[in-house]
Amino acid sequence: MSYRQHCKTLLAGAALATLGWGVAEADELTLYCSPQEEWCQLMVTTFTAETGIDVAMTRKSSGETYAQIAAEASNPKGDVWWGGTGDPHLQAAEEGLTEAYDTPMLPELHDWAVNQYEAADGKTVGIYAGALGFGYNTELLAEKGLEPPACWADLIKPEYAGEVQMANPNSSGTAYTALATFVQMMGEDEAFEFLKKLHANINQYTKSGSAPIKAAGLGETMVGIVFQHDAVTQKVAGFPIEVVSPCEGTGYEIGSMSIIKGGPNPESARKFYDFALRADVQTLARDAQAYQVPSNRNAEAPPESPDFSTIKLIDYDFVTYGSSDTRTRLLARWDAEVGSLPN
Ligand code: S7P
Repeated sequence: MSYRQHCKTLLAGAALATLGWGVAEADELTLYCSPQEEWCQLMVTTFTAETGIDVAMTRKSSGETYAQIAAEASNPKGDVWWGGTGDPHLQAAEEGLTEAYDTPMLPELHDWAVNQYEAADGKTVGIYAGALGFGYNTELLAEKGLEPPACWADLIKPEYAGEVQMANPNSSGTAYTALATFVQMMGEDEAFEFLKKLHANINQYTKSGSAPIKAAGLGETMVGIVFQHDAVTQKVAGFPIEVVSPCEGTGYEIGSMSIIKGGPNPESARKFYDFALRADVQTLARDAQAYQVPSNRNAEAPPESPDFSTIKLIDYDFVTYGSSDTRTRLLARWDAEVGSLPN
């Protein structure tokens, strides 16, 4: 095409847009995905097969995705942020990085998923729930002749020196959930004392929240602090992992989904949003060995999923710990008082 023809085409497009006919939105979607890669891929292929919409997907941890969306706020590149812990989704909502959507799927969801939606004035919604805990490698434990750990308090015992792994709470939603859980269970100062003692037993802070239990499965660490469903995935895959629901009680996540404000493909974003809340789509999680509890009341949780009725859950305060002030302050305190300590 000549330069002259190219200019004519541009002018014609602008004229159509001015007339309100618009230039059709391309059938595309840019998805920021925070759960396990296998589930992200399954969601993409299923959505594309059903709608013909091409999806460009990037998998990053929850804290990292929040940071990316914040950095891109003046020129948003993503359309939907699917999955990841709810706290940074709430922070993104409070900071105006995501936008409200009046989905027709709301009546099908559990109250805890709708509570998340209401807390954020419709800017995020619950898609699954998962309880925090830890897992350990049964073979390494036997080799060292240790008693099986059953409580959070066991993880700071001297015999676990160098045997525990968790993620960095700045990048990882799992590790931020752990930080917020300890603060809610113990009080803030005592929680930081606990985290300092735990630091003495930590062999590595990983970027991704589920990495510690994968490492435990491979015998690279004895204990991984993770969501219990991520430990179940390793156990079901045949690794020598035992899943622990800590005796003192534990916190949990409401895995969430948000539409990014000003994203390039808002229509595709809303299609994906409704799709991801459907019972049949949430039931597919088991095909990706994802054992979270689904938010659609008619979706089937895999039989291996942790049974919430047997877990001593705290009354996790999502509004406070997902607020910009609290999350930013706790992460800065963790950096200053824990993450910067020598090993
Ligand atoms: O692996 C599944 C899962 O634990 O990952 C999500 C979340 O992004 C945690 O990963 P990070 O800690 O790396 O952020 C959870 O929402 C989900 O249950």
